[in-house]
Amino acid sequence: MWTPDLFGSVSSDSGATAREALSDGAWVLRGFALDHAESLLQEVDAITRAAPFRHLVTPGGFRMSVAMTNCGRLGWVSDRRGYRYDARDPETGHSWPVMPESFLKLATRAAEEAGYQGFAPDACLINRYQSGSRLSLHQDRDEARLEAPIVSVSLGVPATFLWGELERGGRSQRVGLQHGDVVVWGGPSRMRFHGIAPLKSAWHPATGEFRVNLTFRCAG
Ligand code: MD3
Ligand code: FE
Repeated sequence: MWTPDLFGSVSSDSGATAREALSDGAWVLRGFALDHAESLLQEVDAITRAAPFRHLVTPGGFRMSVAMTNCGRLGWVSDRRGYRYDARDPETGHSWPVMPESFLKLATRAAEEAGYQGFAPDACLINRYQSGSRLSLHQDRDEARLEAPIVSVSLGVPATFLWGELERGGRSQRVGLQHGDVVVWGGPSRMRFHGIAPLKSAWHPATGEFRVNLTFRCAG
């Protein structure tokens, strides 16, 4: 039997959250992170005290409108030399903050829910959007293990996710992502083009004017 829990997500007697197929190998787990949102955001605060959000520069010289930081053994960085995963924060020269156990547990449980067993990410990219911030259509191809899925957790202000095809220039679908939604992207969906439409000005009690997105990756 399926019953809504206190947080509004739907759970079965087995404790499973309803999953919605987005495309081949990609699953939306609506509200999967809702009851952990406050503690996830507290961890983000602690991480950003050691590794502040910053606007990276693309190899083409453009400042990204999304502010980023990382935790975990590896972090994603971009500069005039290119995109890569690095064990050190280029701003401080220090290792990235350790990935909190609670992040790892949530990501592993979400992957399992979508049918990917034993997900053990070594990188968590943390993106912060404000009004007008966007991420244009791109593929994630800098990870060493492309057979592993990516798990994303949306927090705060809602966004429109753009879901493209395997080739640039295809059509893209629009999918709304709300506070607490988790999406698992693997298999044939792993290399699809995707992005985030310019964030609409809004306010969320958990994050204020921001949207925060965590993406868990097997990068090394
Ligand atoms: C589908 N972030 O950081 S998360 C990114 O909401 C990124 O901040 C967006 O795209 C965000 O690279 C979208 C969803 C996501 C992340 C990685 C994917 C979807 C993906 C990789 C492959 C396919
Ligand atoms: Fe991406």
